[in-house]
Amino acid sequence: MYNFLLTLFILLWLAYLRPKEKEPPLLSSHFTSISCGSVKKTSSNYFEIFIQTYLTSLPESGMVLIPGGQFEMGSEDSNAGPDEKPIHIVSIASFYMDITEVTNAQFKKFVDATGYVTTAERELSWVELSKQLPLGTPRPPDSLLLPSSLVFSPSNDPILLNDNSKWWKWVRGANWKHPQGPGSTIIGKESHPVVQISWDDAMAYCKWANKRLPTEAEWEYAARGGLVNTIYPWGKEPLQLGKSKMNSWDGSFPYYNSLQDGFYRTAPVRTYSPNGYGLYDMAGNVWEWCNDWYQYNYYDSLPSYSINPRGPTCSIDPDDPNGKKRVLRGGSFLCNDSYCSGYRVSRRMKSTHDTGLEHTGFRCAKSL
Ligand SMILES: [Ca+2]
Ligand SMILES: [Ca+2]
Repeated sequence: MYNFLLTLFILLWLAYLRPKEKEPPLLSSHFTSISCGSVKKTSSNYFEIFIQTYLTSLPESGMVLIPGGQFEMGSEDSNAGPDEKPIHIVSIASFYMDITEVTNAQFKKFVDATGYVTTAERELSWVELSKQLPLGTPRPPDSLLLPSSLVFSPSNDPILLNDNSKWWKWVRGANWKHPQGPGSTIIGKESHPVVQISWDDAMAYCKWANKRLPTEAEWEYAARGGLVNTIYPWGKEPLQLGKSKMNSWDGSFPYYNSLQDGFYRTAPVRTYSPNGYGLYDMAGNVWEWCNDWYQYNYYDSLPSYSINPRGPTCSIDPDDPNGKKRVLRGGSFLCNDSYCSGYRVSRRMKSTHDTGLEHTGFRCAKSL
């Protein structure tokens, strides 16, 4: 309210000062000379100039301007995956980024306004599902095609970490309003990130909000927060040193969580310190969808220098040849050094566009 009143006052004040003589429409040619870094204006139409400048520099509510620049994308550290290599130079134009992951309260506004039904709230189409499965896969019973989603289920004891079906359960009735299934609720968690969100759901929200998903390159650039050669959004300090830096899995995954960071599942956004661009939870809390298709060798296909790359034209994942996958970034409350270290700024993850999970959400971007 304060900002609104201040803006209104400035506009009225400038209107009062506005010259009364008729002037031509505002054009860039009004700025006729530049001296010592300052712009000399030949037009005296302060009002129109102010409006134009104000509107083009005004961040969307809840967004921050990420100033354009160049960075080294990817990683060749010993813990980097093959799809993070090679490091390549990327130039990014300025854009706006949501300061936080989209919250339950924000997503509820979207659903209330549009009546949107998320992927997890719909029955599965066997015709569509079968396209993502090996040829000849038998149709499952109808009960498994009812609205359901994937919920984290810890093990009681140490297990091998090469089979994630050991800690995910297909739960009927799990969706963004009931992240762990019937009986669970988001009441009281309005400031937590929304979860059980598919790429399709995230795209629908962004369209409604007049925003878009960030490209993978934009996301990594923003996550680095202006730091050079960093590992995490906060720098290189190891996770275990100093105060808690994010919401991840403390302890031994997936059976023992020490709760050192204070949260077993999601945490309210803005719980931990922001990065250099003022962005919260670019590491941990929930994975965040990017616009791009996932292609395991995409970085190999890029030149050593690229400008605003928008990802490959199709998905290629040798681990799952039938799945058409989009990129996820940033890690979640389930990430741990022993498993995925998804909170490293260069770490890439992928999932099919119609998959929502308990640790998957998003944030939006917007072009200037
Ligand atoms: Ca945690
Ligand atoms: Ca996150």
